Amino acid sequence: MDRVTRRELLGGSLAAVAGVAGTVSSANAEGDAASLGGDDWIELECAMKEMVLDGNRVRLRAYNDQIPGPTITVTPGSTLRIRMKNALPPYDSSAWNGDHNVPHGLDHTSLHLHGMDVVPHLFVPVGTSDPLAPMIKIPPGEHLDYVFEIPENHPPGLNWYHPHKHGATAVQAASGMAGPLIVKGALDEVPEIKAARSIPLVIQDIGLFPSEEDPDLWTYEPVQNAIWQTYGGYVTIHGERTSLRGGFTTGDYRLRYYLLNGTPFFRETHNDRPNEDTNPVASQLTPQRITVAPGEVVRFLMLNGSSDNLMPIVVDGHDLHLIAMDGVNFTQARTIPAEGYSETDGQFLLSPANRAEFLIKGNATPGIYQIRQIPHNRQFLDSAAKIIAEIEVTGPAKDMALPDELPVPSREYPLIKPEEVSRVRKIVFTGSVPGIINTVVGGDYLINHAIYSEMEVPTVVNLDSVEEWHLSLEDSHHGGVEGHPFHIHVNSFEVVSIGGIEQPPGLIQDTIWVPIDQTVVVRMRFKEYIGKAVYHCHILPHEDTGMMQNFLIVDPADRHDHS
Ligand SMILES: [Cu+2]
Repeated sequence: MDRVTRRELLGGSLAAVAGVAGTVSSANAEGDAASLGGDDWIELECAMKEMVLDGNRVRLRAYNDQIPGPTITVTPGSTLRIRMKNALPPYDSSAWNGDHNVPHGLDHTSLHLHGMDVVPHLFVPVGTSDPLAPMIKIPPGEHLDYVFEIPENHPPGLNWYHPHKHGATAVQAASGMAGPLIVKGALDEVPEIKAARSIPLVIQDIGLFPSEEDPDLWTYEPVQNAIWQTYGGYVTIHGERTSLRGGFTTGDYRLRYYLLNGTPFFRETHNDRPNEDTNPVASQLTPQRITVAPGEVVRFLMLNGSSDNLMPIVVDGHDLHLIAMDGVNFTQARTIPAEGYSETDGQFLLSPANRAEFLIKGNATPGIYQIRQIPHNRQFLDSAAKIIAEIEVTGPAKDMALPDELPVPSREYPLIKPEEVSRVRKIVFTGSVPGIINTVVGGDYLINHAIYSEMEVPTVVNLDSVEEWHLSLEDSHHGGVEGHPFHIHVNSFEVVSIGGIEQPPGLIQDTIWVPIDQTVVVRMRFKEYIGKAVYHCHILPHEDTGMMQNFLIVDPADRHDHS
């Protein structure tokens, strides 16, 4: 087989490609499913998918006809080869004015491996350091081959993949395009963890509007420039009210489902009375039930793959032994007791894109216990309480052990020392509604007062240097009225403090919730890769409409090139 280099460009017709690897499987609550992976090419094809959700006919977007997408499993030191095929139908962007911060181009896509410490891969060609490099956009009917060398010391854990084509990310992800990516490694060999069943909990949200053509079909296929007005429940184009039934939204849908491993557990409907109650009407659906024996230790791998919903999580009746956040494990489990957890953050806080891995030991008392999201009002709209799944403790008792120690994730250790910080930056989420910059969308979503620009690089960092970033919102008089999740590509960061409260060392994430009126301090080392990458808000409609910036990792040793 021809070796395809990482410089392989869009849509070329490649020579023969080896068959698709192994079996394809879905994430499911039975645990330990087989998955895609190994040395062969993995083929991901995105296309529309019609199915029935909660009795409604829906048309979604899916990878390999699965929601969530197939689980991809990799090991450190291996090569991950993905052929990303785009089989989405054409979309009419002819009325688009060319402003990249107006949603557009729903038929183009790209692939992001969220949380993976690999070569930057959003710009053409993969790995480029050209500040003027454009974003990858795979046109309908074409494909792009991605080759990722997974570092030998890549931490084991739960990451995920989703599209990242600016202007189409929110629509594609909120109609099904996301899947788990698991790095297997030393953590999986810890005897107590090896003995435990591994159960993925992949949470997604699906945003829907009635189809313009088919009254019985729900989908998310807004025409160009159509904007859904959450306050009022109608659709405008350039500010003019239309009779369209669906539009791009920055916060709400006529109908929304929350899925666990592809099955809905919660429904929201938008109330149609113009200018009245703006919060959606929430309905709990029948949650899935996971059976656990008393005293059995099970490992959960939870992903908040929703487009915008902050999720403080609680597992009733169980001490929760957190072993990893965002795919980087702690050196010892952190036990959060069943009682006395934080009223705002639950036993742990999952912002959109965060992952948590945790162990529970089945309660000695048989019964039904809930895994749930506690309600909050820290965003644009209230987020209701949700039962994500139920744990049914039943059957003959076991007495399984919890691990005392976990392997050191050597790519991230030793931890950064304060004296290593060479530069401090402030990153402020700013903006306003109504917007004065992004008038088509009607809201401005900015970072440091700037809207996203594909060709600008406001931040340049040095390879192998350490920086400390202070993340915050503007005060409430200037639009800082809801929190935003900060996410950075390529390297994870250590969380130093939140609202002035020091965090225990070794909390390593790639995404973190930045609350109202609090500064979050993180430190990161730009470890191995140079190139053009991004940081952004992981509320996807915010990202798509401008709350993102480019940054460039440069190797100071290369600077003599300027002659
Ligand atoms: Cu945001």
